Amino acid sequence: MRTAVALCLALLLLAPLQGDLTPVEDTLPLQDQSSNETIITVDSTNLRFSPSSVTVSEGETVRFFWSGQALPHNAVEANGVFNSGDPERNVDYAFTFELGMNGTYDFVCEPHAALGMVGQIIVDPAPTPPPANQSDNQTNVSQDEDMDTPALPVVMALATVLLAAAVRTRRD
Ligand SMILES: [Cu+2]
Repeated sequence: MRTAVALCLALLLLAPLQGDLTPVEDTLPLQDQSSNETIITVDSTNLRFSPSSVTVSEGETVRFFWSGQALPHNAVEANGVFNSGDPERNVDYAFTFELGMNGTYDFVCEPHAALGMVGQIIVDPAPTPPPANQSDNQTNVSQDEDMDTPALPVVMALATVLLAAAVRTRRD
């Protein structure tokens, strides 16, 4: 009987510890680099690009996208780096800033530039990519170590409790 009681107590002690350790696996760093497209649309109420100023990194794409506008618009870079073409009511034009294109790019909507329909894109140098695979492996290894370290004393304690209970049962 005492062995069973000791076992139950040991399991009760063990259960919350396991509960605390499990969430460690859920704290992996999120690496969401799938969405690197910045959309610039048109504020048709006051003839503005929205947003009129964006900051992106090299390798990222700016997409000029609007549809069903009352007036036709376009987006033309001051030095012709990009040009969405003739002013249109429906525009879906994307431009990707390649490596080495960091800088500041001013653009206008040609029909409405005088009305202040202008914008600016700031392109930052590409961030140096981290060695993704290596850091993942290191993270996993350290997590395994973290989980092994507290588990061993728990097993030792459980064995000690069971041993003591067995000894007492024999004495009785
Ligand atoms: Cu316009």
